[in-house]
Amino acid sequence: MVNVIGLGYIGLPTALMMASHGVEVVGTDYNKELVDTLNAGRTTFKENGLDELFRAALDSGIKFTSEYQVTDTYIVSVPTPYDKFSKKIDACYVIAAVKDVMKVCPKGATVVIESTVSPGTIDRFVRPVIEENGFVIGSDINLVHAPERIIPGNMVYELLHNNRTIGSDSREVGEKVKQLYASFCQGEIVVTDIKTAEMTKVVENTFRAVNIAFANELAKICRHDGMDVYEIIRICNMHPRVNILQPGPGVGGHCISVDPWFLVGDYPSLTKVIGESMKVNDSMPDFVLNRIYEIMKEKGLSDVSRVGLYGLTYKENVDDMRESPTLQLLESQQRHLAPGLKVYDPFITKDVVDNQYHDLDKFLEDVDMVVIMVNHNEIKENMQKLAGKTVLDCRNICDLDGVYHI
Ligand code: SAJ
Repeated sequence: MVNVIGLGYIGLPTALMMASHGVEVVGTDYNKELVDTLNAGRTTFKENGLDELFRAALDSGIKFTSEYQVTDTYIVSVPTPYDKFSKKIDACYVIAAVKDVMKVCPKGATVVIESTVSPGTIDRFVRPVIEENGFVIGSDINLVHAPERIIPGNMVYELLHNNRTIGSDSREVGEKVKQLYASFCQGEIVVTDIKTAEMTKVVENTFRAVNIAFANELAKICRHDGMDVYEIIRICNMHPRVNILQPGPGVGGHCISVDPWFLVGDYPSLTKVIGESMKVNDSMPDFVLNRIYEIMKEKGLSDVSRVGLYGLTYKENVDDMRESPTLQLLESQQRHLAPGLKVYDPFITKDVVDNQYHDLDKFLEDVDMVVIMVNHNEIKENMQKLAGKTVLDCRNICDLDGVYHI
C-alpha cells in the first residue's frame, strides 16, 4: 500500500492516478477540513479531468485520512517554499512530514520525496531525520527522490504522458520505484542518483523562468522604442533553433516563481543570469501598473477605481492564485494609496480581495478600462463585451481595435 503524504495540487492527482491504476492508496493530509471535503466526495481545486479521476479512484477504494499509515511505501508531496530573505529553500514541511513518517514506518519501507527540492536538500535535511530515528538508509529505509513535472491546467494528461526522473542511492531501489510509477506513467522513466534528480527538476523550472524573463525584457525594450514584441518573437521563433516564450504581467505559481530562487540562495555568486532573470519577472506587475497610468493619461481617464483587472489566478484556466501577478500588482498599487482597482476572475468564486466582482457584466458596467491579466478561455470567449472600453492586453489575446499591450 502507498501512503501519499500531502493532498495538495500534486499529491492529490498523483494519489488518484495510482489508485485508479490498481495501486492500493491511502492519502494523508494534516488539514482535516481538506480530508473531510475529499471524504464527502468533493475535490479541493479545479483541474481538467480531476473530477473523473477522483471518481475512478473512489471506485478503486482510495482512502483519505489525517493519520500516517503503517506501510511499505510513502510518497511525500508537500510544499517547499523559499525563505524570502535568504532565498534558500525552506524545507520545513518536508522535514515535518518525514519526521511523522518515521514515527510509524516499519523497517524496509521506501520513502519517496516528490516535492521539488534544491540540490543537496535531501542530504542536508532528510537523511539526518531518518538516521536520528535509528534507521540505516539503504538497509532499513530506502530513500528516493521522484520530482513531479506536471503542469497545472493539464495535470491529468501530463501525469500519464510526461517522462519522469527517479533519483535513488541504489539502482535496485530506483527500479522498484520506477515500476510503481510505471503503473500509470506512459512516459520514459529515467533512474539516476538523488542529487541529479533534485538538480534536474530545479533546472527545468529555471530554464523556463529565464526564458520568460528574456521575453519580458524584450517587451520592455520594445515598449521603450515602439516595436511590436509579439511580432518580433513570432518571427524569431520561425528560426529552427530559437524558441522564445511569451512576455506577460509577471510570473506566478508555486514553481517557476519559486524554484530558481533555491539556486540563487545556495549559489549566490554563481547565479547572475538566474538572479537577474527572477528580478525581471518580479518587476512585471509594477511595469503593468505604470503602463496603466501611462494609458490612462493618454486616454484622459482620471479615475483609477474605474480600471478593472480581468483575471486573478496565476495563469489560465486554473483556480490557483499562489504568487499571482494580479495580487502582486494590487499589493503594489495599495502602496501608492490610490483608490482600489476593480477585479474579476471567473475561476475565483470566494471574496479574496477588495473591489472584487463575481459577475462579468456588472464588472464591465463599472469600469472604463480593462486590463487582461490572464488568458482564461472565458476571457477569450467574452472578448466582444470589451468593445468600446480601453483595453490593456497583457497576454496578447485580444483582437479588438485600439488595444494596448505591455
Ligand atoms: N508565463 C509567462 N509566459 C510564458 C509562459 C508562462 O509569462 O510564455 C507565466 C504564466 O502566466 C505563469 C507562470 O509563467 O504566471 C508559470 O506558469 P507556467 O505555465 O510556465 O508553469 P507552472 O508554474 O504552471 O508549471 C511549471 C512547469 N514547468 C515547466 O514547464 C518547466 C511544470 O511542468 C512543473 O511541473 C511545475 O512548474 C512544477 O510543479 O514545478
